[in-house]
Amino acid sequence: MTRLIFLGPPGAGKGTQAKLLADLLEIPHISTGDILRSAIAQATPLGKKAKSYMEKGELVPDELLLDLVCDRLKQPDAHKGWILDGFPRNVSQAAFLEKLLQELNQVFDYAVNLDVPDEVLMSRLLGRGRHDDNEQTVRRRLEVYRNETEPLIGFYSERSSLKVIDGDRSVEEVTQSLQQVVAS
Ligand code: B4P
Repeated sequence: MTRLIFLGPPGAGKGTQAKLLADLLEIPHISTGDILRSAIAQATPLGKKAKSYMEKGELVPDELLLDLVCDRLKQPDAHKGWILDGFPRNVSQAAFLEKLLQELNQVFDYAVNLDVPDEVLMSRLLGRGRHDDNEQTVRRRLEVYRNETEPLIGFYSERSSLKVIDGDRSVEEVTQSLQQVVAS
C-alpha cells in the first residue's frame, strides 16, 4: 500500500511524476490542479469560482478544496493507496489533511519534495504553454509557492516524513528515485 504526498514548486514535475508512478503502482493520481482545470473546462460552479484565482497565479481558497479532497479520499479506489499531487498547498490544508487521515485511519508513507532551481522552473513552465503559464502568472505562482507552500517542507520534516528528490534530472531518473523511495 503506497500513500504519497507530492510537494514542490510549480513546474517541478509533480504532475508528470505523480501520473507515471500512480500508473506503475496502479493507484489513483489525485491532482487538485487537474480537478480544478476540469471543473473550469466544464464550467461547473467550482470551476467558475476557481478560474480567476488560477489565471492570476493565486491559490484557490481552501474552502473550495477541503470537502473535495475529503470526498475523493473516501472513494473506493483510494482504499488501495493514492498519490496526492498539489495538495496540501499551505499549512492549513496540511493540518486539515492530517486530521482527515486520522479520521480515515490512514497513514501516509512520505511527503516527497521535488527540488528544482527557479531558472529551470521558469523555462519549463514557459515552454509548456498552459493557459496559466505566462511570465507574469508564473512569477506570481513561484512567489505564492515560497510564501505558502514552502513552509510545508518544515511541517513534514518535523514529522520525520519528508523525502527530498533532485527533480532537475531526466524524467526517467526522477521516476527511478521515486521508485526507490516507495521501496524503502
Ligand atoms: P498544478 O496543477 O498543481 O500545477 P503546477 O504546480 O503548475 O505544475 P507541476 O509541478 O505539476 O508541473 P508538471 O509536472 O506539469 O497547479 C496549478 C494551479 O492550480 C495553482 O497555481 C493553483 O492556482 C491551483 N491549485 C492546485 N492545487 C491547489 C490547492 N491545493 N490549493 C489551492 N490552489 C490549488 O511539469 C511542468 C513542465 O515541466 C511540463 O511541461 C513537463 O513536461 C516538464 N517536465 C517535468 N519533468 C521534467 C524533467 N524531469 N525534465 C524536463 N522537463 C520536465
